[in-house]
Amino acid sequence: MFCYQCQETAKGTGCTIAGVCGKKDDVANMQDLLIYVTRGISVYANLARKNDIVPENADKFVFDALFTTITNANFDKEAIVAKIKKAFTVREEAKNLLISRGVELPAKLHSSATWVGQEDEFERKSQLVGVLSIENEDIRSLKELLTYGLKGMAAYAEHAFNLGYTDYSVFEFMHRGLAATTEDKSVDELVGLVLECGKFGVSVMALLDKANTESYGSPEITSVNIGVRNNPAILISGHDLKDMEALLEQTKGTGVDVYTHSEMLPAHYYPAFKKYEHFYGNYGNAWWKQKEEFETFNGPILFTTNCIVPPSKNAGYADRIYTTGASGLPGAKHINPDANGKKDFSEIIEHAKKCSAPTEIETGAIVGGFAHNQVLALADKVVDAVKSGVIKKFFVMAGCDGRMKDRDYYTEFADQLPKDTVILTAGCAKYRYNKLELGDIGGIPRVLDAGQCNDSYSLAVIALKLKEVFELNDINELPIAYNIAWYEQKAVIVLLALLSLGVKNIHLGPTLPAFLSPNVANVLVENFGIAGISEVEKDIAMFMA
Ligand code: FSO
Ligand code: SF4
Repeated sequence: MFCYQCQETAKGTGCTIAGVCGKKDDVANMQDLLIYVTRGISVYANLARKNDIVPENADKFVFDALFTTITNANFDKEAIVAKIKKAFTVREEAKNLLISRGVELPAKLHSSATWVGQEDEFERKSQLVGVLSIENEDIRSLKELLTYGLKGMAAYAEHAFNLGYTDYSVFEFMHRGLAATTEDKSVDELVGLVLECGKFGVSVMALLDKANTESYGSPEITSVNIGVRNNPAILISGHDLKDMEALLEQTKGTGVDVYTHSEMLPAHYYPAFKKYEHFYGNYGNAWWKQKEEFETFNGPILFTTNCIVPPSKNAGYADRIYTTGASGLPGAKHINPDANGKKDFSEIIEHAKKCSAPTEIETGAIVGGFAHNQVLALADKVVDAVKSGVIKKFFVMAGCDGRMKDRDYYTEFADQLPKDTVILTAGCAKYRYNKLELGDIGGIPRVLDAGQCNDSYSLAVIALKLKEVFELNDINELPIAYNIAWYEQKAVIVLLALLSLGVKNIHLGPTLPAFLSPNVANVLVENFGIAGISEVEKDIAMFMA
């Protein structure tokens, strides 16, 4: 195996024996093979789109396959092998669709569009088609950067799709981008595609924002309980709000409470979910603390997406984990939708009834819900505070959390920021500082949480609005600094989206991606002022200067 798609990659260069995330060698190889055959599907789907043909099955399969291979989403080899087999069928259908519409196929097709094999050939083939199969390190770097951006885009496209929202231009780009990774492209052409990926990153986040807010209302300021009460309960993790709604509906009147975990916390901010009395609070912290926190939760846990940490064999909670959607874990029951798309969570609910109530690990509340609508409702107050100098600077500290010690930097950074600054956050990065007593500025909390990582879109909307209010020509003239923490591929699409909106001088940490070759990193530094982080005091002084 070779995988370097996330921030925690081994030795900062690549996981080669097993993933730091817990992904085994054989699972990593099957993920590579799945991506390979999926690229082949996009070769046909791209041709279809160019000829105004809608390859619906290919659209759905491609975003789901990309999402499945995102860090910490799916560790289930059997499920991935099944998807590879399905990919052959979807690819064949896409090809036949073109033929039936009279589209001439190119004489020479990339092997990903033609290779078929039996299951016993998968392992050998997978070793020939992984990341290192591209020799030139800059081309490899750009093609992987593009692929990771597409994986993040796919995750958001799938959540929107689940709520009945699609943007065909996003699918068109997904296929065009993925097909391009099978073609001979120059560095310049690939840089162009990477930047275009950011543009469609904005589109997909806007689409998901529309899907979420039209379905469940606009997030509003909410105080979320972090304690527990004495009912059996289900913990729901991941990002999918459609699953959230289905679980709340099905647990109504059963005596089983529902708590959010990690990135599901922002579900509490949506008006539509506030009506459920049994939707009690948020349990625990960011994803990487789940080994301890799932033990004490006592009830079943439903993963709707990443981030899963595979439990050790003797973990007391291993048999309490359920997965759905693109997520998967060997040994965990996977809940599939029925023919009408309905998911039946009754087994999880019955399981919960046999469990004790969660053990309290903390008490109190955290406040969030500062997505664009809510912040813009407070715009006058915010603008006055900036004009009068009461607020000196905003710090966008969105992104992800992770298990490495060096992420203490973000807690210290938040803690040591001058008291006349406000943190804008989204994603699980917030758990590094959302329980600190950072106070408020004239009633405006010093940590404004917009929601999940995709709600970084809200932060961009807020910035664009402020630019308008202050009548500035350039978004970079705003008193906003960007100190973003990344972990996996959704953070990659968020970063590319910010670049496409013209945001410069983003600091990215705790380390720069291993998949950026020195030359590609240079392109980002020279054109966008991307930089890393150093020490807290030094960085604060630099940002405030
Ligand atoms: Fe975090 Fe995981 Fe939301 Fe990611 S829970 S790390 S960027 O999946 O998606 O922020
Ligand atoms: Fe390693 Fe990250 Fe890949 Fe997991 S996802 S194998 S930790 S690089």
